[in-house]
Amino acid sequence: MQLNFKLALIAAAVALAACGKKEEAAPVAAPAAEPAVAAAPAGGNVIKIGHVGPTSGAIAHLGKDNENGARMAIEELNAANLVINGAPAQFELLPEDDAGDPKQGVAAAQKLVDAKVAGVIGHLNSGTTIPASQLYNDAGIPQISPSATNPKYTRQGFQGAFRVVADDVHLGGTLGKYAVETLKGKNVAVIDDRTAYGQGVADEFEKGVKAAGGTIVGREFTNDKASDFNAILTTLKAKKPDVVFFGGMDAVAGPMLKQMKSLGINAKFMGGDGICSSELPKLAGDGMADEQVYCAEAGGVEGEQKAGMDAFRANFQTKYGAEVQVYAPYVYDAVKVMVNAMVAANSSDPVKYLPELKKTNFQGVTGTIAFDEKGDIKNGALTLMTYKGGVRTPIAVIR
Ligand code: ABU
Repeated sequence: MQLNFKLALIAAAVALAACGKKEEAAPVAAPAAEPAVAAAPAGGNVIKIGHVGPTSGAIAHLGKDNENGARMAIEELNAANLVINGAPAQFELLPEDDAGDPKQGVAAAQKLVDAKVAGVIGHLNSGTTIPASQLYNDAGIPQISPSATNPKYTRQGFQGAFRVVADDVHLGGTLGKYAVETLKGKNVAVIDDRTAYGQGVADEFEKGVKAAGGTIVGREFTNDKASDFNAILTTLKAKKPDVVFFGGMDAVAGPMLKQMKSLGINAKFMGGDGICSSELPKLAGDGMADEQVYCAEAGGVEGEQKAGMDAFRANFQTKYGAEVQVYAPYVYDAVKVMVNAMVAANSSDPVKYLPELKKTNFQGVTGTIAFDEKGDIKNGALTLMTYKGGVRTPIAVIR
C-alpha cells in the first residue's frame, strides 16, 4: 500500500473516530492484509524526531498548538505498522522549548543534535528557526519548519532546510495589496516588533501597499515583549491612518488593539500569520470590533480538501480540549512528510532519506506538499481571515 494513501486512510480513520464513527474507522486502521500493530521494538528501531517551539512565555499557546500537532502525528505513525531500516519502526518525539528566543533556540537545537535526532520539525519563530538551522545543517539533520515565514530560512543554501508554508514575501505582499485594493486603505501606518519575522513581514507589506498605490504615512517599532504602545500609537494617530499593520505576534497585537481603542484610533488593523490565531480575540478583549482585524495564515485548503481539514480540527479539539491556534495542522503534516521520506528510503539515516524528502509529493490535511529547489513549498496558499463575534473567520484562499 502506498504510504501516502495509507497515512491518509489512518488520518481519516482517526477523524471519523472523533466523530463517533468507530465502526467505519476500524477496518481502515487495521487492514486485513497488514500485520497487527507492532509493539515498540526493545531498544531497537526507535526513531527520534525533535520538535521545537515556544511552549513557555507569551506565545506558549502557539508553541503548544504546534507541539500537539506533532504529538498527534507521532501517535498515528506509531500505530501504522511502518517498516523503516528493515524493521518495525516506532517514533519518539523529543519536544524542546525555545521560548521564542533566538539564544534558547540555538541551545534547544544543540540538545537535539546531541541527542542524535533523525530530523527536526520547527522551530515556530523565524528568529529561532534561522540561527538553529545552521546547527542542523552542520550536523546533517533535516529540518522542516511548519510556521517560520522569513524567506532567509530557505535562502541559505542548506540542503536540509524545508518549509511547508508560504513565506513573508507572499504573505506581506498580498496583505499590502489587500489593504489598498479591498479595504480601500489610502493612508497606511506600519508597526513592527523588530524580530526577524515582524520586521520582515512589515517590510514586505509596505512594498505591497506602495505597489498598489497606497501611501505609508508612518512607520514605528516596538519589541516582542512590550505592552505599552501609547507613545507610538499617539504619533501614528496624528497621521490619520485608515489601516494600521502590525508585524509581530498575537500576544503583542492584543494589547495594541485595546490601546488603539482607548486612543480612539478607528482604523482597520492588519497583521500576518503571527497575529492570526484563535487566541487573538481573548488577548484583545473589547479592543477588537467585528471585521476590524484582517490577517492571513500562510497556507490553506479549498474545495474537497476542506473536509479533511475540518475533521483534523474536530479531532484536535477532542484530543487536546483546545481549538487549533494556527499551525498545528502544518506541524502534523510536516512530521508525516519527514516519515514518508524515511519509509520511501527504508532508512532514518538523513543521508539516505534526504533525497526522498526533496522528492516529496504528499497529500496532507493542509493540501499538497512538494518542495522547490530551495526547500519552500510549491504553489503555497494564503488564507485571508477576519474576526466576527470573536471567531476567526476565513474570507478567501489566495495563491
Ligand atoms: N510566521 C509567523 C510566526 C513565526 C515566525 O515566522 O516568526
